[in-house]
Amino acid sequence: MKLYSGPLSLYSKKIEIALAEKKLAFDRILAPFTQTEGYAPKLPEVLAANPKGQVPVLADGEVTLYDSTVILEYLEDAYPEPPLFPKDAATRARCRQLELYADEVMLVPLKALMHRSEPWEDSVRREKLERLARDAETVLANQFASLDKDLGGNPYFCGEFSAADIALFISVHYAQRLGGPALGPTARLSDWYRSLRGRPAFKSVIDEIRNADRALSRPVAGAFKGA
Ligand SMILES: N[C@@H](CCC(=O)N[C@@H](CS)C(=O)NCC(=O)O)C(=O)O
Repeated sequence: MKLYSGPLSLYSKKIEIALAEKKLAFDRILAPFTQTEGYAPKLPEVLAANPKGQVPVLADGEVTLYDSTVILEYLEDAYPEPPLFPKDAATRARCRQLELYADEVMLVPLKALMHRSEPWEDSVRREKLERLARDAETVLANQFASLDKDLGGNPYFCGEFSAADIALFISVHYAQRLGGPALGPTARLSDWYRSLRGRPAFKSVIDEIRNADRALSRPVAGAFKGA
């Protein structure tokens, strides 16, 4: 199996965690990425497989797929053990919905924090971006509060550990690395975050993100404050 990934691609990190949770061996090919140029140049294999030219792309024998959600569902169908999706229809749908929430809803405020790990803009532009980032932090803090309530006293979002936990973890983790809101006010979400950080599949991906940041990113003031 081959995974075309990116050093700081949050969608690719979802798949790396899922593959590790399912104990599936894979060769990882990292697409070139810099904070100034983004994903450039694009890998020919990625361009050939994905009309959007984005990572992640998974190649498994005859099967080549793009989009992290589609890839996760393929992995579940092709390699069902251990499961990453609940069996009953309603809980499975809730798990998919939470994955979408992480990928598409939380991404909006997260994007507004991303300039913090990029090289300095001129100070006027930076101040403008920071104003937007502060608004985004409020949105993220509200999202954390809603997730905290949703989680209640449970260890995972959908009964057993699932794809929803993976996707939500990545978004919460990226918020922390980009100096987003602390998890202190949302104690249940904070406990969940800490407990997932201890799982081996998550640990190695977190270490790699940290190393990629050291090599590629501007240090972010307030990163992981109270995480
Ligand atoms: N919905 C897609 C999003 C993939 C995506 O946005 N990938 C980013 C890296 S995290 C990328 O390759 N960006 C380069 C580009 O858009 O040109 C998924 O879930 O895989």
